[in-house]
Amino acid sequence: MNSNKDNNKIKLIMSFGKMPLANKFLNRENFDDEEFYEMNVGFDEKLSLFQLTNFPDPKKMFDENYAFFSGTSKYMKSHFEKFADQIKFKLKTKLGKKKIIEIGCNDGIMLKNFMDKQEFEHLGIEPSKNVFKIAREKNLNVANEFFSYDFTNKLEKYVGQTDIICAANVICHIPNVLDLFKGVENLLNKKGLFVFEEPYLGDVIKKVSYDQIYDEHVYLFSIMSIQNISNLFGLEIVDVQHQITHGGSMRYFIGRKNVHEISYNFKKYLSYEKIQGLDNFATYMEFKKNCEKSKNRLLSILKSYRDQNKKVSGYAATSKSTTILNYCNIGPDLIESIYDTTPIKINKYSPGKHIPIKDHKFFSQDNPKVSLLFGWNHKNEILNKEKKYTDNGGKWISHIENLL
Ligand code: DWN
Ligand code: SAH
Repeated sequence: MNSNKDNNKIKLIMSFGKMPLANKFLNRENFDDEEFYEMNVGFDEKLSLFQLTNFPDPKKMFDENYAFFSGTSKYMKSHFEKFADQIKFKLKTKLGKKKIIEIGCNDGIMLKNFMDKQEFEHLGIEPSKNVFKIAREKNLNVANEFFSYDFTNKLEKYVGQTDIICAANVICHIPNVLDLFKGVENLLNKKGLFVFEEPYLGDVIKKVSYDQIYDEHVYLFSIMSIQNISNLFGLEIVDVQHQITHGGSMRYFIGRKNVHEISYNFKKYLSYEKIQGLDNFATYMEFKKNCEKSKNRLLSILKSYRDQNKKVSGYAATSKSTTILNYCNIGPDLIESIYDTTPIKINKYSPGKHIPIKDHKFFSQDNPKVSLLFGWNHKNEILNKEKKYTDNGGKWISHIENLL
């Protein structure tokens, strides 16, 4: 178990109780060996940083059986094409080959847009062996490693010479975020940019989407926290752009201090954060109350369906669903099964609560009366796919109020 606890600057916000690893879907014979940790979140007032206070060793999560494959969502494929286009536009005046590194490239969903060898020299860094292999099969240049400052020193061709370092939904997974920024600073050239997007704390607080908190997400960032960390390494935020992906994300553009013009958008969003109170501990005490309310609301909805003998299923066995199920103590008595598209999850059981995972192909045939949308961030894509179910009277529910 790793811990941020000895760091006495962190004030405890709340505990979500005993949690299993979010992506360790398991077979029946492994129920007794399942590993749990106490999932607590806290706030570092100095850095304005929302974080887990203890979490499992990353090597246990990002291994040869990592259960998340970025390419599952069609929408995300086109999202990353557009993200790549934006980066290409930023590089359009630069002469010669551009050097680009992606941290946590997974199956290559983003990096494959930079394969043109005349224009780019690319490198992906991906520790989870199974998804790394998929990226390699696409002829991408990928290292099966965890990104760290020490690792950057091995990348001689890139030290001080990298034009773009990009990442999506990865930076919040890396416990030693200061070491990561040190590594980024080591690689960037004078005008280089570190461009990344992550689930946004402002959205989590507003929507009470507490399911974004799980072992892999050691941090939930705000603009303030990213600016505070950047400043420690002679870097600053140049621009931010809000994204609708993953239930609300923020894209950050970071460069060396006093090299780039600072956008109006950055100043605007920073002032919104002050108004929302993201630097104020009281905001997180309110969030704690809202999580408890959300849990009671969901439980009363599910119990009322059970009392009416209406079958409820889950849709999409997301990492996020592990937090909802374990925090709210929802087992197969309330949710019979969860439908999903991922082969390594199908016919296994959900972490902690052991709800069976079924192939999504059986969803329309089984036709549950009610479906709890665990993949709520993919609402449009999933509801489009399952239009028939809805048209035939199938009901969707969510732990997020007013989503559906
Ligand atoms: O940060 C992370 C994000 C990027 O992805 C990682 N730590 C892990 C993962 O989080 P997640 O599991 O919550 O991701 P998604 O994209 O919300 O959900 C993926 C799951 O949803 C997969 O098991 C596949 C399933 N799914 C499905 O069954 N039908 C997804 C779609 C789009 C569908 O149509
Ligand atoms: N970028 C993809 C994948 C996000 S899932 C997307 O947005 O869909 C998080 C990824 O980060 C996983 O593939 C995981 O293996 C990777 N990861 C975790 N720790 C890392 C580290 N220290 N360095 C690089 N990648 C890491």
